[in-house]
Amino acid sequence: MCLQLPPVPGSVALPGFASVAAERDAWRVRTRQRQQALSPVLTAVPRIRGPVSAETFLDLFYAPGIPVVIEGLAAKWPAVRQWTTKKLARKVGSAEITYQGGRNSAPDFEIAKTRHTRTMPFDAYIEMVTSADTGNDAYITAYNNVANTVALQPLMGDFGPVPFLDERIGSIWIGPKGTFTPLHHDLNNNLLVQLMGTKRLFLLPPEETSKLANNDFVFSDVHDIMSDDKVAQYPEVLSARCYHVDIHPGDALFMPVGWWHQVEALSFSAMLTYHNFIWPNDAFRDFPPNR
Ligand SMILES: O=C(O)CCC(=O)C(=O)O
Repeated sequence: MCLQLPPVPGSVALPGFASVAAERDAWRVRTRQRQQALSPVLTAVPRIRGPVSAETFLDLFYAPGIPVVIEGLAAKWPAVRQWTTKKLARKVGSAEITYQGGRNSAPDFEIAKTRHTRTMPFDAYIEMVTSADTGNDAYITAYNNVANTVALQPLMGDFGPVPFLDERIGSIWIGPKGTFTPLHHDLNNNLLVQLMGTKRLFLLPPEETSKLANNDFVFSDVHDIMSDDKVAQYPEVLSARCYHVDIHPGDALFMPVGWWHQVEALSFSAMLTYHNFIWPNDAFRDFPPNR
């Protein structure tokens, strides 16, 4: 733990100290950058395996705000072992669900979420996104979660407990290969649990915010750090430290509050996100609003 020493009462700054302090600050940044350059800019998030106690998770990851993949955390859940697209369609049947639609034709689909909300029977949704290449056009997201509570009830018995979450169930995300959530950060800590398929994420630490054209709320105008056009428009993003992580069925990714991320499904995907940690997770309460 880093403790800051309290100032000595009555002490005064020595002449020249401020400029030395600034030079030392610059030295710290330079040294860190030199060391970081030893590994490629796109690097990996730590991965651990096996049972993780709440205490270990708190000390090593939650409290310090360090992302981590816990491989196999959900490997034994029925959702991971048994779900297929056919089984999902059978379990939920034709119950009416809401999803986010018309995303391909509107670059601001993530900001204008209400405008993109659509309804459809669940089995028809699964048929639609598996029989044609709909890409990012139609996606059941956390934004649809409350509206879908009753319809998706038949799936709720297929998840297991996590030692550092309370018993509430997370938000479900279901969509085909090609769904894409643009670069943004959350206002609380998030645990993503992958149930079906693979998701690819790029994560950037909060300290990189100044390079990410954050002109609106929690969104980045960069949108997609892998887009050549966007990188040409916002070249500072090239010097931002960026972590690449793929999550597979049974894996969980802890994403600390304030970390920037974008998410792409590499195949048909079902995933849960949880915010109900057993420790405080309410930083959203004092996030300064747009002015
Ligand atoms: O999986 C996704 O498409 C997006 C998840 C995400 O960005 C989030 O939960 O904050």
